[in-house]
Amino acid sequence: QHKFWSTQPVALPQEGSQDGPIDPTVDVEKFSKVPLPLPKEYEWVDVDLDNAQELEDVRELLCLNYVEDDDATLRFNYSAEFIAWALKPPGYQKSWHVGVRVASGKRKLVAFIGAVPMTIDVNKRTLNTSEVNFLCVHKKLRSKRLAPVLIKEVTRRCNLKGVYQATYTGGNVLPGIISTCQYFHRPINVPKLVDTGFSQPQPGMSIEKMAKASDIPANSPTRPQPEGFREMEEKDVAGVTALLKAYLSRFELAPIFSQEEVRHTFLSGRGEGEYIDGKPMREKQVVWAYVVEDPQTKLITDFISFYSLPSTVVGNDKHPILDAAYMFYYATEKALPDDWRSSSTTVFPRKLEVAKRSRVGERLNRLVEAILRVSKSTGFDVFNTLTLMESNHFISDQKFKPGSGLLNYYIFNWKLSKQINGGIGSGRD
Ligand code: YNC
Ligand code: MG
Repeated sequence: QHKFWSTQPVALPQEGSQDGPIDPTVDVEKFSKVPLPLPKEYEWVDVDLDNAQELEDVRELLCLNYVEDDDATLRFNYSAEFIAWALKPPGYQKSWHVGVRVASGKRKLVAFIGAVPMTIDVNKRTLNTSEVNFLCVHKKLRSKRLAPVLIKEVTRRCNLKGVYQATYTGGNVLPGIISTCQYFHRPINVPKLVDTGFSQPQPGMSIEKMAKASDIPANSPTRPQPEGFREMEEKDVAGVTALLKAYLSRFELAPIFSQEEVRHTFLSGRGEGEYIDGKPMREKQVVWAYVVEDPQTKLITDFISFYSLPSTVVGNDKHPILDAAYMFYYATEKALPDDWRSSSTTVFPRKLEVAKRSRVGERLNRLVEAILRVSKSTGFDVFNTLTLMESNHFISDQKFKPGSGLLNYYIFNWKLSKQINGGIGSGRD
């Protein structure tokens, strides 16, 4: 029934098999040097995201045609800054920013697919992959089998650069799911969430009462933010990279960040040069990253981050935009052995003894509460998270409510011997 996907190297995790490629082809000579054919009214373009007009063309295509929720009231509204941040990490390939334009007239951009390089560890194997995202076909060109052409073309371009595996996520169910996560939502601006239909009014409960129930506790002696909690700076790059590497080694699927990638992922996208009252302009800021610096040792012991991804509220004149923050990567050394910095081990156990588990839970709650305060003070309406990493520790304590959305995780051309427990922290949708 999947005319396209049944021809592709994707498979469900299979107990008892070995992890490895489904199609082991690595002969670069075999890959076509020319793009796939397109209907003659269209042409392939490498989108130049350093060109403001081309970046704007991608932004507009996505803003009008990208992912919507089930009843089509919310549609992702990525900013140009977000798109540039997500698609231009260190080592990015311009040829992986694949566009389709109408060949004549105004040469309108009608489809896009993007990939970026990413090193991942999956079940203790390190893979050079691409992360594929922003697959979008203009609404007027749907159901014409253009999506498979885009996917095959980006595959060809990855293969030509020696990349044979890819990760991707999506709300829809396709062959080869390796993990499924559920969205949870922490209400911040309750009246607006109710107004836009994002939250349902509670029977017998006024909006004021609902808002009060969703209050974010102030920083107080009983709910203190960790001492040394502050915004991440350039000088923290090495410390954050080391902490993330150790903490993320505990999971079955995780990216490996170089220092350059940490710098790009967590310190860029801050609206450089555009300040209001000495603070970066929130509208232009993509990512917020905070650390805990131990006051005595000056070492980075904790890290937490989120990104901004607003949605258009379709047809709502009062509230045209819903400002959503999304939990991104976090890490705490409370989940690591005390000697993790000097240890010769680089892979740490996921499972923790009971005492340690409760210390991790306590710390994550303090970190999440602190970041919720940041997101509230910067004007977000809702804070979203997924059931992955160690969100089980804070989802209910921090009053996240289950959403209807699911996010499925996939690896292209890689068979797993077991299902992954929670996905990678970077669907970016
Ligand atoms: C999807 N999201 O099943 P079968 S997520 C993959 N991802 O094929 P047509 C998808 N495949 O079932 P339309 C897909 N959605 O017959 C549909 N498909 O085998 C499959 N929406 O093609 C579908 N963005 O062109 C079917 O469908 C075939 O015109 C049908 O276009 C689809 O970015 C789409 O949700 C999604 O813009 C482009 O509906 C369009 O409907 C659209 O007739 C709104 O296509 C936006 C939206 C998807 C967001 C994302 C991740 C994409 C991953 C793609 C797979 C990458 C594989 C790895 C490649 C690199 C390998 C290396 C190395
Ligand atoms: Mg189509």
